[in-house]
Amino acid sequence: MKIDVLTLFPAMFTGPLDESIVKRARTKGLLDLTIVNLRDYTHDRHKTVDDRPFGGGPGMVLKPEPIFEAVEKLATDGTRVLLMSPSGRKFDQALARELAQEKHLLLISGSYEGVDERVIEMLVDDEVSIGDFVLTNGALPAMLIVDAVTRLLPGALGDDASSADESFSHGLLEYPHYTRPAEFRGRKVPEILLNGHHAEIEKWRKEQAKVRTRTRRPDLLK
Ligand code: 21W
Repeated sequence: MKIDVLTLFPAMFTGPLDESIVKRARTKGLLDLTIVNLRDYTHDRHKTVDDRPFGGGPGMVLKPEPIFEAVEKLATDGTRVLLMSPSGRKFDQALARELAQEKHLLLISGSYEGVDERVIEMLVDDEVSIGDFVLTNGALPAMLIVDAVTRLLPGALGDDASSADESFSHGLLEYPHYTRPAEFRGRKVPEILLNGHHAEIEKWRKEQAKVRTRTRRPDLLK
């Protein structure tokens, strides 16, 4: 899969996407990721990307011209163009799965200002939010989407991690995990995990997952 990210803050992306599973997916050639600086698509001396809002009001608005030039350069017919926006569709695992099927994603990471509405009308397929909280810009949301989508690409996860993932797709929170030592600072690992039989352990884990989900995330049970 190819993912392009259009951003005013390209430096934010170096680091998080050069580690762990995303790094491996890139070196394996499963993910072709390019971070593109929106300022490279300006033509004036000051590399202007924003301007004052028509009608007045606080803040600035991202100008259409640099975004149009960048998207017209980067996108083709099959590209899904997503705008990171607090007003967008809430990102979840179902959307991650949907996006992982695409050949080419172009993520536009807004800043703490609006984007000219004509960008949304004419270029953007979906506006995506990562949740109901306020960030300073769309760079972290874009990274989060790259991360969640990349781990779903065939071959990105080891076999262990892929099968471990199945439990989450059952719609429950995870059961508690323990490793050695069997007693740590007076806290013992549940006896059933030490002596129990496979079927009993499975039953205990399922029950723990249900209790956890009911107390922490009852919304998942509805
Ligand atoms: C925060 C952008 C607030 C716009 C006048 C001028 C992308 C995000 C973001 C941001 C506003 C996401 C204003 C969850 C998020 C993002 C920055 C509102 C302010 N007033 N998902 N500008 N939370 N956030 N406009 O914040 O770009 S996806």
